[in-house]
Amino acid sequence: MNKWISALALGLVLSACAEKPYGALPTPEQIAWQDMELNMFCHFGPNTFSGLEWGEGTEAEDLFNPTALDCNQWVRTAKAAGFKGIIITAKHHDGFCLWPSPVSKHTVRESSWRDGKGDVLKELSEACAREGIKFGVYISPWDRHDPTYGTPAYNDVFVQTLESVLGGAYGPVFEQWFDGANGEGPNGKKQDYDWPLFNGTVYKNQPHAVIFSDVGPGCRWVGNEEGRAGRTNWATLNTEGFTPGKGGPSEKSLNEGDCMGSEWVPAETDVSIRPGWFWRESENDQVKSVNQLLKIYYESVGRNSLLLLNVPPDTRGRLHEVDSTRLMEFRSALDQIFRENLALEQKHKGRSWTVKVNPEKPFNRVVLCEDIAKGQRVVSFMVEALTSDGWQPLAEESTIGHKRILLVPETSASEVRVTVTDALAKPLLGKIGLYYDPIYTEE
Ligand code: FUL
Repeated sequence: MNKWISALALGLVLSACAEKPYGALPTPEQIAWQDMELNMFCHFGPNTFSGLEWGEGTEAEDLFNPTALDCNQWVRTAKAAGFKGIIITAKHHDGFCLWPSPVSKHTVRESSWRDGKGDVLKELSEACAREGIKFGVYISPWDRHDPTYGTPAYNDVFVQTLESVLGGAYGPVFEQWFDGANGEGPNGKKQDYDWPLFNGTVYKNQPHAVIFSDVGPGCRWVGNEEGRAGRTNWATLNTEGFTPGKGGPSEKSLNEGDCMGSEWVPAETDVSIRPGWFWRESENDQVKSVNQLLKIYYESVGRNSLLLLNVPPDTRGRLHEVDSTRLMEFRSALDQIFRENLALEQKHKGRSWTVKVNPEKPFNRVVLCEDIAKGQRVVSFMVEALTSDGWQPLAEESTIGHKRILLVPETSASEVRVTVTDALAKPLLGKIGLYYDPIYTEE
């Protein structure tokens, strides 16, 4: 008898493993990327000192003069807050390079900061490697300083710019961030970007990098800068005929993805902890509250997206006390909310999954996930709870993906049931989570 049961169990396991993939699929790098869930964005450069959001490209190099640069402090803070990677604006639209780029005369080398010997990328990449935090770069194709900008020659300058960062001097780069902005250069002309050349250069130098842009290929912009992924959010996208920037997909597609989209291009939600992308003294009292950050977390990580939270270093070259304190408060709120999974004993039959729960331990968050390695499949589903009044509906929603967090009313139940009501292929759900959040209040 026991033999039969073991054979049956083995058969079930094998058939789950043998489940064929469906549709567009993530690469191993994209799966690892989505598992990171929380990364830190650092906007830093001449704008930190001028107060501008978009520098003109005419700023004197000496303007960049951090008085006490401490990349270790950024990395240690990021790590303590639970971030897995950091992406730095190595070059923003003003063209100033935070490393001594061999193809520019507008870099840290031309500044008097550390007698022209400073290199922010070196310091940050080394600190990241020490602490086990992944290092990523934002290198803006739009350049308001480079004299060749607006001519075909610029595309080659940009390739050399990329190579000087990605060629190995700073170690592995997990994400290359390509902003879609395409404004005028110093001679008033716009550039015709050679995207296949740029992407090819990234892959040649960093084959494992995930490339961000409006159309990926690694991950896509979420369509807004407010920290909100679509309630429906497919990691798949139809990219045919689109280019980053103005030629990108509609905001709805960016925000929600495309059901049965041809490519796997998950959404990255980039948002700043402050009103602006760069640090300003005047915004020290406008750093987002824990409640605002939790809302953003639920609407990004909780909606099948990765959260890239911008925490801009100040003029000292440190994360400001207000921001770092807020990050620690945010971390302790997340730890408190997700400390105990109240779901017990999970069972699965057909398109329904059930978990037992102790009625004396109420929950108000339901966490679901799909085995995305086999493709994103769930189109719609419902969640019900067995309460003292019988089965009660808790939620009817669309899409799950890597992670879906549902905010449901505080519920005491003995059982919770998740039923997939529509799917593109056999749904493959992972472990269900039930949690109690005593902190977040919906505004
Ligand atoms: C935008 C840029 O123009 C902003 O300055 C910022 O870098 C943001 C993340 O992307 O498109």
